[in-house]
Amino acid sequence: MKSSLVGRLIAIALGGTFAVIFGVSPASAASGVTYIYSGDGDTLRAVFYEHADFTGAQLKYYGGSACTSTTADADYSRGVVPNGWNDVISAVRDYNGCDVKLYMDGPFAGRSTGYVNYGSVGRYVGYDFNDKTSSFRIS
Ligand SMILES: [Ca+2]
Ligand SMILES: [Ca+2]
Repeated sequence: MKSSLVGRLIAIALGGTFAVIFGVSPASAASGVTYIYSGDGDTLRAVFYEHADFTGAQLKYYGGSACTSTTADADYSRGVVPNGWNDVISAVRDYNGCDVKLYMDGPFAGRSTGYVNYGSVGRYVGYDFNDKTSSFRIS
């Protein structure tokens, strides 16, 4: 697990390097799959999608456990989305008891959605939040 995680992180780092070398602008738009890990990173908690129909780039977040049963806490807080992901998210799926709260600004500022259970089927974030998310929490 640990070594494959390191391998993936190296791959992500190399991908970013090649993106810079070949002039693909990482600031303009996400592409491919971007990974976020917290804890030991073995539990899929949420996947964010570039497009409303779950196509395009994906941002996959893995935590160390399922989410707690209450949304009074935050199991993960991301004050700034990864490079290329600002104002991109259009759809979300969540897993392992996790709900997702999107914020229009970062860190955790501006209008927010409240915690939403998108489920593994997932859904569009809605017109108001389409291409607006700059930070998020998971609970
Ligand atoms: Ca989008
Ligand atoms: Ca925003």
